[in-house]
Amino acid sequence: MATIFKRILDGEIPADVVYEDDDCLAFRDINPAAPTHILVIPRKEIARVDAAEDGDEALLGHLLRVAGLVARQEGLSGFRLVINNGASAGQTVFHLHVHVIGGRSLAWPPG
Ligand code: DGP
Repeated sequence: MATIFKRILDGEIPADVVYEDDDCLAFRDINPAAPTHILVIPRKEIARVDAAEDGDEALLGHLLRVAGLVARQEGLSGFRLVINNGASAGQTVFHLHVHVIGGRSLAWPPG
């Protein structure tokens, strides 16, 4: 069954898209954890970061590059990038995504 993010990529579910290119899409999280909360996802279906394969290196790097671009586009200087891997780490959607979180002070360590 398609993940919710695959359905967003396929245009079946609307999303507030802030950036897109041939390899990825960035859109606002429906349940924001901070004033700015954007998800950057690859168009390629990779369930979680530890499911990435040889050959995915450029794509993984691109996701970080786009996360930085989007953060700058949002006017953020301090922000946090998060990738939850697996249910015990809080992953709920099994399509790799980078959270871009900012717009407020962020505590460390994360919960
Ligand atoms: P994670 O817990 O790391 O798997 O993060 C999944 C995020 O996806 C969570 O912060 C909420 C967000 N999310 C879930 N469903 C939707 C949706 O339909 N649209 C949008 N924009 N975000 C969603």
